[in-house]
Amino acid sequence: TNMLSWQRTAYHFQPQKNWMNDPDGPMFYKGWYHLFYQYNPDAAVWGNITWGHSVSKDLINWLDLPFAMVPDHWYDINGVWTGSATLLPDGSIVMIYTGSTNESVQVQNVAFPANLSDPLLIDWFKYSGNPVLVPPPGIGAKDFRDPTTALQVSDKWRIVIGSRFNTTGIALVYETTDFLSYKLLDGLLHEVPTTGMWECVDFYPVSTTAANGLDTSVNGPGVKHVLKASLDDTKKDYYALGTYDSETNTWTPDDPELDVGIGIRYDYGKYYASKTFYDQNKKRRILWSWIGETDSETADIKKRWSGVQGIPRVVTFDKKTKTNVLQWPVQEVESLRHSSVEFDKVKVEAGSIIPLDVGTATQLDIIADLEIDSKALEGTIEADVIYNCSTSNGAAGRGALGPFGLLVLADESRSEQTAIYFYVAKGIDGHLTTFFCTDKSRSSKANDVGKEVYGSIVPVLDGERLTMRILVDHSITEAFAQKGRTCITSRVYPTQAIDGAARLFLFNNATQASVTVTSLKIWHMKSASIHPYPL
Ligand code: DQQ
Repeated sequence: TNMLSWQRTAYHFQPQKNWMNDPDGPMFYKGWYHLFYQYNPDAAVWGNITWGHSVSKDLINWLDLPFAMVPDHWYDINGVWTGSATLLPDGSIVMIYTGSTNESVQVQNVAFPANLSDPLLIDWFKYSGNPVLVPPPGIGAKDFRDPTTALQVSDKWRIVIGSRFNTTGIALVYETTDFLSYKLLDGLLHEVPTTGMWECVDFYPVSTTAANGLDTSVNGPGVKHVLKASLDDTKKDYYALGTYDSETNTWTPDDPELDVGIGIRYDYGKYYASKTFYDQNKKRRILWSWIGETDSETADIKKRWSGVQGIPRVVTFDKKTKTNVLQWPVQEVESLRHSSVEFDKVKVEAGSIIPLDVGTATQLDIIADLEIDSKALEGTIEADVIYNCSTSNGAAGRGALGPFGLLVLADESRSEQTAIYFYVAKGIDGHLTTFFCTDKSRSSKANDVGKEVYGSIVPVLDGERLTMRILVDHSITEAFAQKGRTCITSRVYPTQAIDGAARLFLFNNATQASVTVTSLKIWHMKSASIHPYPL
């Protein structure tokens, strides 16, 4: 332990110590969920990138295994970088990953489990013919990385790799039959000017009709394809919905104005290098993501660790809006709920704050439904049409119809608080626009930590009530509005609102509208167990 130990999370995945970034090669195999991750065995900063490996029966409690791969060949000596797993119909597994070579050239390599009858997949061997791909003509030696899970089109397999031409982000597609030799397909899967280098591209189908997830190779009627890129320039994960034509090998966005990198994000807080996999065990598509730190590097070195993984989220197509996916914490996280406190119908007057007596508030799962007073809503002619979470003065900026929501990781006197809230704007035409935000500006008395106000618009359809869910875990909050249409993950570093001193409040900083919290349920969360596998 050390002086900053209270910042460690209790039910998010994180290694015992040192640096972690991207999730790699997630999969379900013979009863176990496997998570590999970018890891520095030697320090709490990025470097010496190795593949950490942990397994779980439920995506929540983990057993740490020996490293799956270390940088030990000329083709990955500068790092075993990000990659993806493909489960083949014959039961075998192929892992394709990026190596940074002895000359820092980005190449793609292949590795296989040494023993497919070992459900833990402890030993891996690298293919003797590595690398299987080097940057093609016209592509920079340092702009060629992060292969996707392969998808099958008739008798061939395709992988997608992110890159760029100058400032245009691009996705290249390679075809293979044996995973050892590959052919670059003509043209591009997609490109978007000004978006820069595309890292960790993800490409997968979602069903527009069924609730279940789809295996990666599925296409046809009732299927849309999500294309996701992690923008190296801004460190943000953007996705878009569209259609994949496997004949021409092109993906077309449903709405060109919401194209990859210029439209929607998975998460408007700290959320990067995410990757999905199809869980054939429970027929769902699961999204993992690296949640980095927003404190200083000096603080990371002092606390001796950096980075956690988000709670895995189930991703589905939003059949109501048809313009976004829904993201929701895997149901297994609910196994950590132990005691709960329920409040019914709490009225929060305009300009007021209500403490919620829940005891210790560092590990919580909160679900709140909220309703704005309809008279105030109707009586307001126009309000805040140019609202913006990040620039409209956060939770302190008062309007007729917002902000209102919860203060988490707050101390008794609210010298520290993280506000998670809705804000409603109303146009002169009567049109309502709802925002979902997280304000970190007062989250910590420390001055070397990020204090952004995050957020974006959240679609709210006619007749829907406002609803949010918040997971609180010491130094992280994950917030989901309208069942996961808009999500915000934040790292927060309170100095006072820690352990037994952490409190929870409802607040309504609107000037006109009272808000009724029609239903509010708060669960205390147990800690997950994460420890070495007894080998
Ligand atoms: N992290 C890996 C790269 C990837 C980046 C290196 C994204 O493969 O592009 O650790 O965070």
